[in-house]
Amino acid sequence: MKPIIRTERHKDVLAIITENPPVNALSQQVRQGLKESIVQALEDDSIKAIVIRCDGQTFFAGADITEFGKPSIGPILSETLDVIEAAEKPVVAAVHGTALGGGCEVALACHYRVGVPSAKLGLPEVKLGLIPGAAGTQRLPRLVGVENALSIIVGGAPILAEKALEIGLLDAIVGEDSLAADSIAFARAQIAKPIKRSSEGVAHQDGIKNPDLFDEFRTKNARGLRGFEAQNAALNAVKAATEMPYNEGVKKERELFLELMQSTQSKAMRHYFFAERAAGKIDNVDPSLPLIPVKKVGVIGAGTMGGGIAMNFLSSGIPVTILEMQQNALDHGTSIMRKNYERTSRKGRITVEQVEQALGLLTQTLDYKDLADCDLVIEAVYESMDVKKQVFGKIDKVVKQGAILASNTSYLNVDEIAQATKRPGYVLGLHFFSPANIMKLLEIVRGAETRDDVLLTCMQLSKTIGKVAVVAGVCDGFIGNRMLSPRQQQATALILEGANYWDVDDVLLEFGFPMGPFQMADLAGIDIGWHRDPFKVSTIREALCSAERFGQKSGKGFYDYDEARNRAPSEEVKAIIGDFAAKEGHKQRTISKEEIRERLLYPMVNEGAKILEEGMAQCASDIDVVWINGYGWPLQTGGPMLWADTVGLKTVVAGLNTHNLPICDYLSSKAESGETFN
Ligand code: T1G
Repeated sequence: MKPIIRTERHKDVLAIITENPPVNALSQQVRQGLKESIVQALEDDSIKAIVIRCDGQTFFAGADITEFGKPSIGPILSETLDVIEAAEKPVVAAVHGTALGGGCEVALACHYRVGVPSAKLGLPEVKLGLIPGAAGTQRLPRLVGVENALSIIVGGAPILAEKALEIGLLDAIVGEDSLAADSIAFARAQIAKPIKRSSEGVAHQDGIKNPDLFDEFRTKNARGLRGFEAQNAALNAVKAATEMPYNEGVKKERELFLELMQSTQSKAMRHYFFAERAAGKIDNVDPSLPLIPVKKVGVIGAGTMGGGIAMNFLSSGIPVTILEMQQNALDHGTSIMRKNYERTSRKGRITVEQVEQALGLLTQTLDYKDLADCDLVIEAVYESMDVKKQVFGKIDKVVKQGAILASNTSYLNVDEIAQATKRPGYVLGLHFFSPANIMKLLEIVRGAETRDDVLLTCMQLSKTIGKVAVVAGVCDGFIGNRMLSPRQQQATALILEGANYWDVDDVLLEFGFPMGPFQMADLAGIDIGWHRDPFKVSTIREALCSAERFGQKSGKGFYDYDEARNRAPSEEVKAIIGDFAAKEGHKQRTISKEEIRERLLYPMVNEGAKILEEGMAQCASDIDVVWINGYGWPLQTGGPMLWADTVGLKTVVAGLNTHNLPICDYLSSKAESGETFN
């Protein structure tokens, strides 16, 4: 067995090299080995300088998250790091890949840091509901200043080597392919020079001189901080660096860290970390199967969805041929794509060159024959089974054998669509979410005959285009929309029974959703699918349309909107709902927010349980990934199924009983036996 830690002697410089695949996580063995190697090197007078480096994909990518929640075994990371920093010989961190969390803290404890141009460094602990726990919140501000430290630690996004050099986190950028040699040379050049220790740095003066920095940061990032315990703790920990001596600050950090480690939020966000990775694995499919090369993609339909879908591939450098029935529809669709690209460029997220590069890969056509040599064709046309079958019949005839044919349907039966072709094994659903070029979620709908290599290819492709993909079975609404429907039904039932529609929205906002169902209806447009007859009223939406309340676009829907699109509840709407309810024979009563919350969320959990019971999702955590990436379920609760585990399945069942709502066997048996979904 290859040792996890080995050393290489280069005359008077020793390299301590870790190889703990896949990401050199700082497991107990690594911490132990690192500490022992450092101590030995420090005791050997012939060694004048030390380099800490990793082999494999990356420098240490942080603490070993699989150890969290288990009894901690020494040495704890900060012990090893204090030995490194206290060394009287220069210790250099040689960084490649992603030096994250504890990995970045190892680098901070070293006296110097060099990195390759492609390296990234960061402290993403807040994404796990934690804060750095090995003095990162105390060493980083002293090295790079409070302002830089706040965005790295509270923001959680890694920075590139160039930026790290600019702010003083890296001391040098070395050759992409010569890290080993360059770091040795760099270390040798530091021998006999005064040792530089981050904990003795004074860059945090910016925060000491201007303590308003913290309030300014809090105000500027209010949205990202709302509801997240770790981000607020991280801000307080960095503040401690400006108010306390180093060792006191480290104690404060440790207190906050250990508190968060026990928190429900961190457990939920750690659950999500592994859930997202588990979603990428497909049951009973050999991950080493050869993939189908996808070098050219066809998209049928240049509407909102078709255009957004095409942009994903263009932005990833994959040529797209987009097809429409009429020239004006094609012109309109592609002009929207250009507008969307230019908007993103104006926000500085991509360059003008990248816009032209992407659009340069786009071919427009009115002729199905131009799709013949595509490796994947995605249909995004009107949601009608007949229309879908016609389209699939056509592409089956013209597109080369071995190509994948996918439907972007959001609820229709993919197996029925596949039967309209002679290659059902190459047919599946690729359900994107609007706006398709932005939303991360992709439901990969596995048909009864879909081949394993087709599934695997689409799963891999989803990563290429920056999506988080989840495999769903063929059923009405797949995973996401299927669970949304009982929530929508309850939202309508609640306001018919007397609940204020703004309370229903507020309950979901307070829970952490970005928007409630009635706000969402106003944003999408109340009149979607409306028959335009104001005298025909059989739903609340039709009643609003009759009152010319079409949503935000008409300045009024469920809410009244001012110029700045701020919403205000409307007494007129309350009356419209009351009249409609009375006409439909509903008795109205006062309904508590607690009841509203239970009736909106518990039926979703029950539907999730049915999806698992029927095998329409591979596991409960896949459902969590769908709702967090596609429907704004608050990450800090881990998704609907983990949230149900946290609340307790017995409580969910009791709540459903109280409100006379259906309970599936899978849920009631799990509750009875005290089991959980995850
Ligand atoms: N611990 C354990 N396993 C990890 C891991 C980690 N830190 N990081 C990744 N893995 C596993 C992952 O589950 C997957 O396993 C495999 O490695 C490949 O990962 C004290 C407290 C490094 C950018 O938050 O962001 O340090 O699914 O699919 O896309 O202050 O992994 O194959 O079985 O993601 O190339 C802080 C987390 C920890 C970084 C690579 N560190 N990792 O991305 O591969 S907290 C992080 C990542 C901390 C200290 C605190 C990414 C990556 P499997 P992958 P990738």
